[in-house]
Amino acid sequence: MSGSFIAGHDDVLGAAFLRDGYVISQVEDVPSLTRIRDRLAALAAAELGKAAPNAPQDFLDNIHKFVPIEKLNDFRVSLIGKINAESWVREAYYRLAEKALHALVGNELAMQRRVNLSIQLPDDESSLLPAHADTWSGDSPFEVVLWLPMVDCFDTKSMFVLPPEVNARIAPSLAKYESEGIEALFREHESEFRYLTVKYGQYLLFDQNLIHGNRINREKTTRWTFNCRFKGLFTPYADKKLGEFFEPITLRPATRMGLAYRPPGNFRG
Ligand SMILES: O=C(O)CCC(=O)C(=O)O
Ligand SMILES: [Fe+2]
Repeated sequence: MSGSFIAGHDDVLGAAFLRDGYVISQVEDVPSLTRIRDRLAALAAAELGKAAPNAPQDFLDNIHKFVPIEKLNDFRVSLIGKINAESWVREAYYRLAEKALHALVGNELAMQRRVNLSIQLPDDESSLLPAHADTWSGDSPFEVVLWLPMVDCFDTKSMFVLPPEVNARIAPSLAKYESEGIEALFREHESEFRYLTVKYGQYLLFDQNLIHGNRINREKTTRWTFNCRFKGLFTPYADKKLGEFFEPITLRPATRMGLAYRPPGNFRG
């Protein structure tokens, strides 16, 4: 993006995001990450009648030893409720990628009101997200997803994204998969999907307009990842509205000033 008013690291990060459709970096605030991970592990242990674990990452990686697949969705939904009930969690989550969000999205942001949690036990076929773009189901194209692993994620224990140039090549022929099913798209382009290696301690920020999703986790350990959407506060909204799904988090003074302004009655100046 040379020649733009955006300079230095923001420019480099923006170019990488546009080229690849994502960026992966070390979290910007390690204490916030540790706090989220430890709280999640303690809540998960409490669900199972256990004490908070001494080795939280190991405990999460091995949760399939304690949670049978038929109980998994209730377990997950309960944890989502409990983690979102912790009033500090969203701010801590934002701090993990604050600078990158400012560089890629802007400094006046709306954030999803609830963080979402995926748990995929090894060989579990019940909680998959087939290839999709979020814009196919009510998200605005202005949103990015901040995706945060609580354990090391790689290969089928992670998610896949189509590179932007492949996505652009496929887009004109998407309609044919309406009848054939989206699985056919995955099979035809399997070698072009990129599984992202994102370790605990890192985050992924990705473009949800690109086709992405996951497969059966064929690794030996359980996948735990959060996801949460961010967008420029004043960019267009689709079905997910401000106040319902999104909430302003970083209103700047000039915007507050403008929103508070009332025209002076019938004085015309
Ligand atoms: O976590 C995944 O495997 C997919 C996530 C996803 O589709 C999303 O966050 O939009
Ligand atoms: Fe998605």
